[in-house]
Amino acid sequence: MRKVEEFMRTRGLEVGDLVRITKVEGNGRIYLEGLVMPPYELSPGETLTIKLDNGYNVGILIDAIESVEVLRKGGERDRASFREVLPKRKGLPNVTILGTGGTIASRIDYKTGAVHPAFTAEELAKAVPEVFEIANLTPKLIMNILSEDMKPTYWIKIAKEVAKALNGGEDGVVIAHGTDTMGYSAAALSFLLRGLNKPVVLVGAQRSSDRPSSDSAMNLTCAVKMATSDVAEVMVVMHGETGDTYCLAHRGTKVRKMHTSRRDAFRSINDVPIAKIWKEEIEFLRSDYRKRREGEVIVDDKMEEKVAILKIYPGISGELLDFLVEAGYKGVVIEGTGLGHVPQEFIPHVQRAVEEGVAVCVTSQCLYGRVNLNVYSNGRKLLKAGAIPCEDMLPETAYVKLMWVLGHTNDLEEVRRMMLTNYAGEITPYTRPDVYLR
Ligand code: DAS
Repeated sequence: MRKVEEFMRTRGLEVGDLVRITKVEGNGRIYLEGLVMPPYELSPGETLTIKLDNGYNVGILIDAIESVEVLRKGGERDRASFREVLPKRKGLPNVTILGTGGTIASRIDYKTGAVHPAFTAEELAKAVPEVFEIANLTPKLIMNILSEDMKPTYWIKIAKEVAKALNGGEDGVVIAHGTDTMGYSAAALSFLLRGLNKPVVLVGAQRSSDRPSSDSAMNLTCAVKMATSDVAEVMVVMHGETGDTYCLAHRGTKVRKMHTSRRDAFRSINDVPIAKIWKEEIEFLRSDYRKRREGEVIVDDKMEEKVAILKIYPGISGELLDFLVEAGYKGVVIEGTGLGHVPQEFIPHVQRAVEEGVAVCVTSQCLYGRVNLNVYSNGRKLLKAGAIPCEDMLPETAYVKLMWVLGHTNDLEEVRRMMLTNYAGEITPYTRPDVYLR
C-alpha cells in the first residue's frame, strides 16, 4: 500500500472529506483547507491531493503534514466509486459527458514526466464534484486519444454517440476532448449533426487535471453549465482569460486555438462568442444563436476524406497541387495570402485541378476578415480558373466543410453552392469591425 493510502486509512480520511491541513514549511506552518481527492494511480503516492475552494488541486507531501482536521465528512455522492453512475437528482437536467482523451483527461506520468490520456469520463466527472450541483451526469468513455490523433472517422463516431444521447432524452452533451484539434472536431460536428436541437459542448484543458494550475475543473464546470442552456449549437467552452474568472462559449465553426499554452487559447475568429460563463451564471453576448427545440438529431455522416489544406507561401511550386490531383484528392482548401491570393504561376495548376474535377476552395491565412478575389488581377485570374472563394470561413472549417460537401456531391457547381450556403454559422453576412483580436 502506498504512503497516501496508508495515511488516509490510519486517519479515517475518505474522498470528499473537507479537511484542514497543517503543513510544516521551513520554520513555519501553513494551513490549507479543501476536499480530499482520490489519489492518482500513476503518482508515487507521496502526496495527498485536496481540491481548494477555487477549483485548484494541490498535492501536499505526506511527510510535510503535521496534522489533519476533518471539518466535514464527504457525502455518499463524493465517495461514489469511479465505476458508479451517480443517482439522478430530481429537477436537475441530464447531461452526458463523452470522454475522448486529451489533456483534460490526462495526468502526468511521474515516472517519465510525460502527459498521458488516463482519466475515464467517470473519473473526470468525479474529479470535479461541483459539476454534480449543475446536472445529473452520465459519463461515457468513447475513446482515449490525444487529439492530434483525431480522424474523420472518429468525428463520425462521436457524432453518433451525441445523437444517441440527445435522441435518448439527454438535455445536453459535453465532449471532453484534446485542445490541439478541438476546433476541427467542433466544426465537423456542426455539419455532421443535422437538426441539432440541444447544446453540444466540447471542452478541454491546457493543464492536466493533476497539476495545481489545471484549468480543467473550471472548464468542465462551465461546459456542463452551457450544456444545460437553450443554445442548440455545437460550441467550445474554455477559459475566457488567463485567470480563473470566466469561460467563453464559442460557436463551433468560428473557434480556433490561438496559443500553444495560455489557458485562454481559444478565440472566436470573425465572430462574437455566444456567451460568457461563470460557475453560477451565463451572460449571453448575442441573441441570434439557434434555440433549443423538440425534434430528432440526424447524423449526416457522408464525408470525403481525400481533401487537403495547402498553405500558400513565397516560392511555393504548383507541383504540390499537381501531386494532390495525381494522388486522387477530390478537394483542396487553399490558405491564400491576404484577400485569398496565390502566385500567378500557381494559377494554371489550379485551372488544371478544376478541369480534372477537383474542388479548389480559397480561404485566407490572415484568418481575420474575408477573402475577395475581385480586387487584384491575380485574384480575378484565380476566380476565372474556377476557384471557390469561401468568404470569412476559417481554413480548417472550410476543410471540414469541403469533406462533408464532397460526401454529398462531386458536381463542382453544387459544391460551390453548398460551400457558400451557411449551415452552422460558418459564414457571417459581413465582418464586424469589433471582432478583430477580441
Ligand atoms: N496533445 C493535446 C491534445 O490532445 C493535449 C491537449 O491540449 O489536450 O489536443
